[in-house]
Amino acid sequence: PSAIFLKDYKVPPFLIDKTELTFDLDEATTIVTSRLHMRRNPTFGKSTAPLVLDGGEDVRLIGVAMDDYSLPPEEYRISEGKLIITATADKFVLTCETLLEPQNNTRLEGLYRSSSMFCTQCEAEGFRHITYYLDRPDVMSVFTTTIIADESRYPVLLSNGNEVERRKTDDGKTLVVWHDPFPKPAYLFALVAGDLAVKNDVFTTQSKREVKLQIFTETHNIDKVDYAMEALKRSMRWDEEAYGREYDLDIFMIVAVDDFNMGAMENKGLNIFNSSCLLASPETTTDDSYLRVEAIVAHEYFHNWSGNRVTCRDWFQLSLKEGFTVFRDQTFSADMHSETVKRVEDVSFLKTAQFAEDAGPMAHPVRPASFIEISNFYTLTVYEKGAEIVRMIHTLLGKEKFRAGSDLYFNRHDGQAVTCDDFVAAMQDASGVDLTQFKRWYSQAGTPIVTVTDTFDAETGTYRLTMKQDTPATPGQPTKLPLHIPIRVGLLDELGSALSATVDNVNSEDHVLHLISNEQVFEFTGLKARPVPSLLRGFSAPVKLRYDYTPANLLLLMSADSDGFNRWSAAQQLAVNELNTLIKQAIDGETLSVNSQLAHGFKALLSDVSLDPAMVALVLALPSQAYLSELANPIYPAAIKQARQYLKAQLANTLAEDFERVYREHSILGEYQATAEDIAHRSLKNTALSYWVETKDETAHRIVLEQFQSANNMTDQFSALSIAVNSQHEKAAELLAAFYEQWKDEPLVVNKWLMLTASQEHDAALTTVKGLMEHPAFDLKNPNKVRSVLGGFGQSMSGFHKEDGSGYRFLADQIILLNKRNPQIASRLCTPLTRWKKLQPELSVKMKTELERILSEELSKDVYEVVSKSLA
Ligand code: B3K
Ligand code: ZN
Repeated sequence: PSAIFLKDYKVPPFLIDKTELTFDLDEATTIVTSRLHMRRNPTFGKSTAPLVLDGGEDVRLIGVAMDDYSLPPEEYRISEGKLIITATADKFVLTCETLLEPQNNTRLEGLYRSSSMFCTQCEAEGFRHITYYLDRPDVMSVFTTTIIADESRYPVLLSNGNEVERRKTDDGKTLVVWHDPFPKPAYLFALVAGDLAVKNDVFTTQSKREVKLQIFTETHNIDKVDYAMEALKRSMRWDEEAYGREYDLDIFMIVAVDDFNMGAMENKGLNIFNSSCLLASPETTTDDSYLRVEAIVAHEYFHNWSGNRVTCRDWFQLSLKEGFTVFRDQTFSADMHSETVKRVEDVSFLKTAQFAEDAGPMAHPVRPASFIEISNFYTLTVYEKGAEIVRMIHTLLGKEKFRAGSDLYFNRHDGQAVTCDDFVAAMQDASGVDLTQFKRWYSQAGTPIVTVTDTFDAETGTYRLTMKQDTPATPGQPTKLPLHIPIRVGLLDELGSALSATVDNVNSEDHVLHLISNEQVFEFTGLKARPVPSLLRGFSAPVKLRYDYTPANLLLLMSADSDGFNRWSAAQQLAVNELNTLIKQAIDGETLSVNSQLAHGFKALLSDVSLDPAMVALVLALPSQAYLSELANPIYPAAIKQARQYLKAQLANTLAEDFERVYREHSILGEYQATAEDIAHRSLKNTALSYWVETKDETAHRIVLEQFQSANNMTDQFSALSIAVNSQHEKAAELLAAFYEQWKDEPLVVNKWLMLTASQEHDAALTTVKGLMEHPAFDLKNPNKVRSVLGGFGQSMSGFHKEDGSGYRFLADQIILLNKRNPQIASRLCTPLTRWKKLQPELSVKMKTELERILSEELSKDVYEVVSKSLA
């Protein structure tokens, strides 16, 4: 497999003005007829180049005609899946007939079957598995789609746009025609056919147009879509208010399918969702999942403008739509709930997973320069770091100018396929802010390290911060240039009160400093005593910030900083410092002991009733094993696990009474509601219980059982179960069994059970996971189940990182098994193995051996790219 490069981009040699598709759907074979109204692209320049259409090995060509002249075999050929036609006119209609077997499509790209329905997934390059096409996002076309199927099994027949015709055919089948007036790339095409239930609603847009809203699911799930429907309406209103973006078609549809490679897909007017990201009910869905449903419904809806009306010129520009849309959905969720809570959750995820990606062999810029398989680039870097870039632009421009920039971007490029440069140019043109140096964020990979030192001159009342930036080398980028990094800073006095100071003639309690060189000094004047700095407020840039805080400084920030995000951040830093001490002791085989300052901070927090319980819960959550692994070099998995368990038990014993009290205070009676307020109480209550139970107090243990049995919602029941499992409660195995028995007919709940079972920390973890693969609830064809079991297993320190390497061998076996069947899923499963260079030496070699074993197989492009780059 070979790489393709951004620098080789050329406009398409042909355009497709209109695309007419006919699907004759059938269980055994589906026939697709396409009529493509094509012409040579005038901007390509003069050319007699042959017409090369993308296709796939799984597409069987039955016939091809040009302007109704049926081409004889000598006038076309198929090579490596592509259809090549030598002689073409300047303008013509190309007709292709292809035969597909959707029931045998296990890759879940193109047209496939999920349960009893037909559905599609075309991003990024799935459309070529349906018919021969110019499958690239800068070829935008107006689609008309005819679907023919048996009415009794497929009463619901959907595609993009508006339904314009429905009738019976001569042989008694149903024929439906859909027309989408908005030109779009093929990756936004969708088709669904099945016997589905529907929930209807309407939305009146700001210009008073009525939009019909429909959510389709299999009949037994239709009672779980109310929350998604409300979330959709909130998203539609929010996009009008926050961005001035109104919906454009007369109908907006969402369909839930069980077998889906990722979360959801923004097909024009017909979003398709993994059912795990759409369905919700109090009994079966946890609070986290409720918030996820809301965020993903919003994300896919927002793509209608940021992605569909204005799309990407090529796949290197993926972050143009993804980074911007993630930023939009993050802001939406912040507006619906709590801004600080949302920010902490997003940053915590970024620092754990995206920073790890940046430090590994697959590190790439937000706008990659090359790829072998684009599916591998739907990454945390493109999505989450991409969103951080947009957020930094927001910080640099301010709210009003950012909105002006976004208005200009949408107006200037409506109906076009554009680049990240076009996005930045619109922001710059509308604001007058120079973003030339800032643009390096798109092309430079790696997480910058910003090191801060300070001095105070008591005589002049001047406080100086010296900041240095340095980005470590990443594959293919040995040297790095300085970035434009916005750093929000405030100063506190020794009691925690905010101090005003003057920087560059501006007096304020809060400053945005522009770090643009490798090293810079910032002067704050007008101070009486040495302040405590609150650095990188709100996480104003995706960097690793280093400053030598004393424990006392951190306790002060944790209790008094006016920036809620930095209060959390200080607590995390304090916890990380203590955990690192313990990890070192564990590695050196010493007895663990720490004089925990964190306990003082927690004590204050637990008795302050003025605080948002959701924030308290977040501060109490110790840094995860995954985050501690990201920080460590090398990683000693067993030491990390031991240190974290030790500190948790330590804090629990010191603060047992506080945890018990808080547990009781935040227990809510009454009906379940997925409101920010109730979610906050449940979250604090369950966090408190997770500590309290560590004291081995009998009452706490009994309460876990009681909560498991009597909970009226999944959040409380599943929390009780997780707490039992994680604290090695004597009844843990019994509860796991009871839980499965209770929920075995609810696949989404079973997925949670699979995940919890697979990620357990105990000596028999690997045996457990092997057992799960044979369990009736498991299904290798279903990506959600694979992710639950194998993804869950990859997080377990005891199972995955077994000393003899058998955990690695097991995962490698599964990757090899899935490689051909579903390359996208197989490739994602490789992630934990890509960290081999960072592991302790004994484990590192064992992981490497497994990567080499995978590489010796005949591999899909997806797996080949990740494994070969990891070993490079
Ligand atoms: N755009 C899709 C992702 C498609 C992934 C293809 N491998 C979902 C989203 O980001 O909204
Ligand atoms: Zn997206």
